[in-house]
Formats: sequence, structure tokens, C-alpha cells
Amino acid sequence: MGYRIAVVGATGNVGREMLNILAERQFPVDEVAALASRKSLGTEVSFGDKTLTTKDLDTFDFAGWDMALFAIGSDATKKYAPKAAGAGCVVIDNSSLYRYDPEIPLIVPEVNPQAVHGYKNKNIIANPNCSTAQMVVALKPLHDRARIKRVVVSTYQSVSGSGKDAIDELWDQTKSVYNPTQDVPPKVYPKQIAFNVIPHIDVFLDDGSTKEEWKMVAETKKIVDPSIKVTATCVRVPVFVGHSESINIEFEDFLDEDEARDILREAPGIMVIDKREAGGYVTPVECVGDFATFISRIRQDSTIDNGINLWCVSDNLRKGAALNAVQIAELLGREVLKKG
Ligand code: 11C
Repeated sequence: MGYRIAVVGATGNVGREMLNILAERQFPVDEVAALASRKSLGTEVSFGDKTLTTKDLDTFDFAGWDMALFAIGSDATKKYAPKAAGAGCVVIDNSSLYRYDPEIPLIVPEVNPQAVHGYKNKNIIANPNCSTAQMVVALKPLHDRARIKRVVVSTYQSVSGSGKDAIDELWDQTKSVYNPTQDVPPKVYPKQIAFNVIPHIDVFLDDGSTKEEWKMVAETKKIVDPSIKVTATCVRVPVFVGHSESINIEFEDFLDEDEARDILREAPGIMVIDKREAGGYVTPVECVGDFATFISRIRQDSTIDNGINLWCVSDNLRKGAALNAVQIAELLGREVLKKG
């Protein structure tokens, strides 16, 4: 017997990836429901070689469904997730709504799988922000060996993190640069994104940082270790899919770059591509559609006693969102629900 699983927000970028990944990883399903808001009702979406017609989230009865993968905004999640959880269906939520609630586990399965049992508190598990997910996969095995004191991270985040309208904005602006009669003013972003970079993701906070930067700090502490200090600068770049990060890590103990490379090679969810030659590293276009978090440019930071620099790239719609949610569903199935 397999699971009855609902994907909420099935017509969005992340919802579609959730369905693709459930099929690709042969998640043991008895039934899959693709749910959407009334305006997308009846839209067809793919699940492996099957086509599903979306059902109305507003009237859907979650009783008898094992899990629901939510990929809708925080406001809609606030309305529908308690309904699903209250009906006995475990919610795995990709929005930021529940991530910082101490009673709700925030999980990256390679890092803190033991937290899964906390689902019982509210029948909800939170999925982290994309830029955090890929970073903590890299930090955890290094922290286990040499104890991380401080992380300085700069991100290079693709426009798919802001949704479909942002993908269209980059595409249309890029074309308009070659055809000046077609002006495409910025709408999703505050400045032109084509042939540009924008050091601003999510809203500004009182201390001058942005909410995206704050999320990387708060989520790393909750998932890996509250003692780790993180300072982040998050930047939007004209890339369609794939977030990149330059990460500087300061450890309590000395860690040699070769040992760091060996540790990362053995770590779950990571692929090390690190040749010190032209092209011997991974860029975002190469990571699209992949499950792995790619690590390159591993090297000693000789300006501090115990420092390592590295480059980290992953598909933000996969490890950063849909894949991590499906991995949480697999973990919950394996450790708790035990069907299939
Ligand atoms: C971005 N990281 O690239 C964001 C998207 O908290 O789940 C995901 C926001 C979130 O714009």
C-alpha cells in the first residue's frame, strides 16, 4: 500500500517540480491530487506519463490523505494548511509561514533528519528557503568535523526564485536590449535585471539587511546549530534557474582544504567538481534539473587561522524547494508513516 499525496499549488513552478520529482523518484503513491486555486481550475499538469486535472483547493477534503506538499504563498498557506493538518494530513510547507515556529520542525533531510518526529506537534513540517537549503548541506559535514564559528556568504540568485513573472521579465528585458523600440520597464524587480545584478532580495529590515539575508541566518541556526554566526549578502543575478553562493567559513579547529574536499565528497547530497583549471567548477546552467548540491573552488582562506572558501551551486527549484520537500516526504514515510 502506498500514500495518498496532494500537491497544493500544482500549476506553479515549484508545484510542477514536486510532481516531476515524485514521479522521477518513484515515490510510492496510491493516489496523487493536484490542487490549485479556482482561477487555475481544470488546468492539466503532468505526473510522470500521466496527466492530472487540477482540483479546487477551496473545497478539497484532506481527510484520508497522508501528506500534502504545499507550494503556495504564505497568506494562502495560513488559510489552507491548518485545514489539511487538522484533517490528519501531514503538511510539508514550502512557504516561510511556519519556519521560525519553535514547535514546527524545519528540515533538510541530509542535515537534521531526527527533527522529523516534531511533526506531531502541529502535523506540519517546514521546508527552508532555497538559499539556505543548499548552503546547510555543505556546512553540516564540515561542522561535524571542525565546528563552524562564523560564515560569510554572498549569493547569486536566479530569477526563478521570484516566480514566473520574473522569468518573463528577464527574458523580455534581455530581448529588448537588442530591440530598443520595445521598452520593458522593471515590474517584478526595482531595477533592470537583464545584464545587471541587484543587491536586494525580499524586503528591507530595520538593521539594513534584507529578509532573505535574515532567513539565511535564522534558518541555518535552526537547522544546523544555533551557535553558528552567519552574515549574508543576497544578490539577484540574470540567471533563469540555479542559485550560486560564495561561502567563507571560519572553524574552531584547523581543517585542511584536502580534508575538506574529501569530507564533502563523502557527504550526502553533494557532488564535488573541483579541478583547478578553466572550467573545472560548476556554474548554474549545469546544475539545472539535477538533485545534487555542487561544490567547487574549495581552498584555504589564509587570512584567518581556520578558514575555508568554497563555491556552492544548486537548482533552486529542486534542492531549494521541490526536491527537499519530496525528501522530507520520503523521510516521514520511512521513519514514521511506514507505508509503501
Ligand atoms: C528567492 N529565495 O530566490 C527566494 C525564493 O522564503 O521560500 C524563496 C523564498 C522563500 O527569491
